Amino acid sequence: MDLAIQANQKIDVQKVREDFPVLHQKVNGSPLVYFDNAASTQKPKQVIEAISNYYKYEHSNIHRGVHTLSLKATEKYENARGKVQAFLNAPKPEEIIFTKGTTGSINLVANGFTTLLKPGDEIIISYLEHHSNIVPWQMLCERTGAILKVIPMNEAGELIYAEYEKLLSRKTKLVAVNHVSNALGTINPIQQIINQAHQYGAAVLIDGAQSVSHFKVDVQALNADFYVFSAHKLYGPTGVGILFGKEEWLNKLPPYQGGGDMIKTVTFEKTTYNELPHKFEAGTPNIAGGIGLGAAVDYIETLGVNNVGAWEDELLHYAVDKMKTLGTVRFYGTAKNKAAVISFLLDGCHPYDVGALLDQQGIAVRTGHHCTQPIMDWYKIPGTLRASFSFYNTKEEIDKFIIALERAQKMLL
Ligand code: 7TS
Repeated sequence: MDLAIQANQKIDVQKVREDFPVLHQKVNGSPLVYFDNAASTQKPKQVIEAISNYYKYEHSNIHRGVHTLSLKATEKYENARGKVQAFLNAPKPEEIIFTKGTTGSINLVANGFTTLLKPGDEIIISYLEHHSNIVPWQMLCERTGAILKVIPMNEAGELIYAEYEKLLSRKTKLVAVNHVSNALGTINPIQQIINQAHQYGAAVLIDGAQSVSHFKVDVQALNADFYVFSAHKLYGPTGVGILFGKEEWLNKLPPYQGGGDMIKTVTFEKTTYNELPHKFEAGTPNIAGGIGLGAAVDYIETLGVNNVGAWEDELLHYAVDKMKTLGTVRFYGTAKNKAAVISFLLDGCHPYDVGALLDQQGIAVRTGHHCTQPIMDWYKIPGTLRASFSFYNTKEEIDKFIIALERAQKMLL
């Protein structure tokens, strides 16, 4: 789709809300206000119907049969791969691997790098990572003797770029950072990060779990070696995600799991592996999930992902301005370049108490460390409240949220 055309279209929020059955319900007696989109987004009926139709009319195992249903299911699944390829502007469909999610994709790459690293090699991650972009690298370091280095952050929740430059060296084999922080919303300067890592010959993995739903991502323009995301944060189903990898890198990595579909020939003496992408897709995959993701990509492409981001940005500024008027909100993550995620605490109130009181008023936010304990340790807090917006959220919902926060604070103080 032409981005220039997309950029001028404003989201018709009331219209798109009609696509989301889950939004039209009361929770604890009040209309649901769903502000937990960074954890998982809701599903439009187009995605629900694509999955339901697949199970009703098209279900069969894929890549295996000559019968009509199997061919149909295979075609749908492979079409979905093509949709993701176009969505990310990846050069080839075989560079798109279906996984279980962001976590699955990162573990696949981390496992593959076991054969490529030696003791003393270095992996750089950042302070802003989700646990799923920390722990697999720690496990890789344990297996190989490689060393994990961490780009520090500042008070605003931005990476300290000069420190990244200092960490890079010929020992750096891999840099793994997120595009957008799930806990703070910080948008990281990944183009610069990638370019600079490449000067040292290091591969770069970008965790796009929080980015693909907010703005256009072009893996070729970025020159990312790996780019990963989860379908369920992009209005698609749970249990399915994507690993984009450059062909040259995917060819260097050994298979992650062994089983059906990932082989070319099997004898007891020797097995040869299938071509990409099948080499990394052992066993019967989440066929319905892949098809659902394809429908989700269609949905967001129709809206225009940059239009979506523009509305979410408007909501972000509207909410932050209103929250400031309360005078009791402490914000965590105040980066200049930021997605529609607000992490905060109310003076004198525990985040869980506030979260529970908001829930009593029908408002869903996340509380806790958001799987980013190092960030919480940096701020010396146990956790935050987090409101994260989607294109289906409204300013009226934010007004309700502000009133609910005031009420919660009155009750707790
Ligand atoms: N990376 C980032 C940046 C994330 O936000 C998440 C999930 C993951 C990785 C892991 O994704 P998964 O789909 O494999 O679980 N983030 C959140 C969150 O912020 N609240 O719940 C899940």
